[in-house]
Amino acid sequence: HRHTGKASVESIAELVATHETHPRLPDYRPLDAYRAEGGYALLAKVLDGSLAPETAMETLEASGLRGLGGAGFRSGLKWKFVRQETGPRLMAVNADEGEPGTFKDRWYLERDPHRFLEGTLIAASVSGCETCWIYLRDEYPELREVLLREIAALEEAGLTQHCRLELRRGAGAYICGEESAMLESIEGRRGYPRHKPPYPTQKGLWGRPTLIHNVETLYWVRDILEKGAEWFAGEGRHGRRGLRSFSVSGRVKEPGVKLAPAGITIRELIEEYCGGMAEGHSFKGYLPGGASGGILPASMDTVPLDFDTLQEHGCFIGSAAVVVLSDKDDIKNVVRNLMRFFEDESCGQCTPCRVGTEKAVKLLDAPQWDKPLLDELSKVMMEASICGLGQAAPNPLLCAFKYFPEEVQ
Ligand code: L3W
Ligand code: SF4
Repeated sequence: HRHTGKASVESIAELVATHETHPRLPDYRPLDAYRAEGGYALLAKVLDGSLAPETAMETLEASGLRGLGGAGFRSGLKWKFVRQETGPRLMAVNADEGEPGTFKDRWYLERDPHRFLEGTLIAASVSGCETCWIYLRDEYPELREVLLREIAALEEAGLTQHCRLELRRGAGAYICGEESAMLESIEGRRGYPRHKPPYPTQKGLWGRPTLIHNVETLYWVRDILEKGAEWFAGEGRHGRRGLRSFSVSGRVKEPGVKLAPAGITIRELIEEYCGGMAEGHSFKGYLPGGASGGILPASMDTVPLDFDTLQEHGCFIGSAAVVVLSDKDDIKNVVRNLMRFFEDESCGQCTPCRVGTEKAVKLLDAPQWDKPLLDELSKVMMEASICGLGQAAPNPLLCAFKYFPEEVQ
C-alpha cells in the first residue's frame, strides 16, 4: 500500500482489525469524545461554506501562526499560495519528528489526535487539497496505531470525503524530515532533498502543488479559528506574539513539553515552567533549537526565545527544542556528539556536507581544535550545502568558539 499509494478504507479497517493492540497505547481522546466537546463542528462550517476560505486565511494570517516544524514560514500565506495554483492539489504532513530534543508533536498526538486531524482537514479544504499524506516517524509505533484507528473512524463517519487521508511510515532517517526529502520518500524514492525553488506550494508531490505543514502547526488551526486570531496573538512576552511549545530536556527538575509565551527567556522558562535547575547542577548554557540551532551561554539569558530573535547570535529556535546544559557538561563533548549526529544523518547527496561533516568530526576528535581550518570548513558547508542539514551543521562548533572560548581553545 505504501508504494502504490492505494491504501483504501478497507485496507485501513483491515489493518486495524488484525493489528495487535500496542502495549503502550496512549490514553488519548477518541473521535466520539472529541465530537462530544464540539469537535468537527468547525470543519462542517468550512465544508458548507459558512466559514469562507478567505476569512479562514485572514484569521490565520492575523494570528501570526508560523510553521512550527522549525522554519517559521507564515501558515496563512502557504494556504493562499496553494489555493491559487491549478488543481489537483495535494497535501503532506510532516510527522517525522526527528530533531534531537524535539518531542512536542508526539505529546500532542498522544493526547488529542483529532485536534490535529481536524486542523489537517480544514487546511485541505481551504487550500483545495484532495489527498493528504501523513508521514509518521516510525519510532512512534503507538501513534501509528492511534492514527490508523482514528482515520478509519473518520472515514466511517464520512468526514474525509473532501480529502482522503493516507498514513505513511518514515524509516528512521533524519533527512526525511526535510520537506523535499520527505516528498521523495513518499513518492517511493530515496530521501534526497530537492533544490528549491520551485517550492512545494508550486511543485511538490508528483509535481503537483502541495501544502506541507508540521503536525503542531495544524494542531492550532481549530483553536485559532474558533477563539479568534487575538487569542493566539495576544500571548507573548518581551515584544513577541503567540504561543510556543518548548520541548525542554537536560539538566532541569521538570523536563517536558511546556506551552509558554513566545519570547520568554531561558531563565523564565527554567524557573517558571521547569521547577528550576536539577539538584546539584548550575546553569551553564543551552541549545535553543535542538542539534541545529547552536549553543548559547548562561550569560545570554535575556534573549527572547522566538523566531527571528536569535539569528544575530548565530542561533535559531527551530522547533523550540531547548536542551539545558550545566557545569557537569563538557562543551567539547557536546559539539563532538552533535557533529557525529550530522555525519551519520547526512544523506550524502552533496560533497560539502557529506565530506564536510566527516572531516569536521576528525578535526573535533583531535586534542587541539584547529580554529582557522574549522572556520574555513564551516564556511564552505554553510554556503555550498544543498539543504538545511549541511548549512546548519557547523552552528554548534561556531557557537563553541564564540561563547565558550576558554573551554575549546
Ligand atoms: C512558497 C516561497 N513556499 C519558503 C516554504 C518552504 C517550507 C517553509 C520553510 O526548514 C528549518 C530550519 C530549522 N514560496 C517560500 C515557501 N517556503 N519560501 O516555507 O522554508 P525554509 O526554506 O525557510 O526552511 P526549511 O528548509 O523547510 C529548515 C528547522 O528546519 N530544523 C528542523 C528540523 C526538524 C524538526 C522536527 O523534528 N520537528 O523541526 C532543522 O534545521 O529551524 O530553519 O515549507 O517550502 N517563496
Ligand atoms: Fe544531503 Fe547534507 Fe547535501 Fe542536505 S546538505 S542534501 S543532507 S548531503
